[in-house]
Amino acid sequence: MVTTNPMPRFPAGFLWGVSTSAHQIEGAADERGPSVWDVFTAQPGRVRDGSTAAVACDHVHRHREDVALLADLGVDAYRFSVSWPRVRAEGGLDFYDRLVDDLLAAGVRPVPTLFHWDLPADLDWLERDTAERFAEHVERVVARLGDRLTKWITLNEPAEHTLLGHALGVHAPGRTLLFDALPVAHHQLLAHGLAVRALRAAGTFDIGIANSHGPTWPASDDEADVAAAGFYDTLLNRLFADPVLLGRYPEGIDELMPGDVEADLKIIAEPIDWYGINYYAPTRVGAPQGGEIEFGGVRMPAELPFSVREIEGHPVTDFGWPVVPEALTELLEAFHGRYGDRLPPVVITENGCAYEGLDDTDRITYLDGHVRALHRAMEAGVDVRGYFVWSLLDNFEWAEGYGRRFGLVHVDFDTQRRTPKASYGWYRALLREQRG
Ligand code: GBH
Repeated sequence: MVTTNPMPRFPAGFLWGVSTSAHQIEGAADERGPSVWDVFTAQPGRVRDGSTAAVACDHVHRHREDVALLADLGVDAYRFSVSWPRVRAEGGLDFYDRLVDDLLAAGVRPVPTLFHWDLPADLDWLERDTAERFAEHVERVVARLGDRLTKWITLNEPAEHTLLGHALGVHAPGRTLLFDALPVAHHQLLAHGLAVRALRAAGTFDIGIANSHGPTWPASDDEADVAAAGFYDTLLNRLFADPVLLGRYPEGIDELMPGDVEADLKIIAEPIDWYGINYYAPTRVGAPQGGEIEFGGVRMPAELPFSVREIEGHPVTDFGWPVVPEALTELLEAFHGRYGDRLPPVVITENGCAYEGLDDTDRITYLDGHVRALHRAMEAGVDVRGYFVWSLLDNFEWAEGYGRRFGLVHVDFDTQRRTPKASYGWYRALLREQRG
């Protein structure tokens, strides 16, 4: 239930927004080169409904309509991603150039993410060189758009891209390397650091990263469960945060990393201006149970030193993810406690849920609860400067295809008709009230 208590007031200047990503909404696949996701979705059995993102929301051809939806929603900012394969295509930056101009004309601040999983198909994160190529991509984008932008995001969720894409094979490029995927983590982190340097060399910007985090709860007090949960927590909450914020890998991970990483860590720890957190749900983790387990649509091999369990006693979304707003407060307080002064101001760069239907009261309940939970963390002293809902539009939900709807706006994928859901109206009212 949405509580009837008034929504607490957020500080003036707090940045309210929504997020999307290029591969999930753009379509116009023939106007750019292939990405690893095009290759992956062409393989039978990879995507639940057999779909691809060749058309998706056809956003490249309909961005005016989508900018109008953003303007009417009244968000301060729009987080989108720049497709690396599109930037490499002839005239590919023209699209982002127009998008940025249209957003600014509509009074919405553009916040680009420079990589959201759609790696050009001829590149490979197992190769260190890909980090250098990424820095060149960043240079090209900032040379074209940097005169009109202030806020940038280097990478989206390198943790998920490593784990799901290279360790477990559920996402592109579909590798099942388990711990041999760790170089993919290191090279993305290096790419992040090189991107920060490239941006700093190009102008005065407000730079962040969007990492995926969530509290990890042990399945029981048993030593084996606590240790397994601690390990999972290191992978999800420290592996991509410690190097960026502290300049070192967490204990136990450092010796698994490729070669001598000391010099790279100096680059990776290049100071950033704010830290983005994508939060969806907490995870319950216990000792390995043997055999292959399936959880949240992800098959996990038994060789992993942990197993993910159900969280009971909470409602779940259509994805099966538990709805636990107070875990967002817990997460933010834990980050604040762990990193102290080393943690720059935080922005929630994604938060949202999959539900069907236009009258999406479950989504309103989810978002309302999480916005309040965020405010509680701020009252407890965590410096949070913004909140972005995932997502503006229903879109291509990776391995789930079009079967999971995260949008504030419904998209009919046959007609491309956009219809605002009840949650769009709720967010719109919240933004007005906060400014009024
Ligand atoms: C994000 O990833 C992506 O950035 C975005 O592209 C995507 O569309 C969006 O989220 C929605 O999926 O099984 O209960 O332990 C989110 C990564 C990984 C977050 C799995 C939730 C599992 C919760 N997610 N995690 S649970």
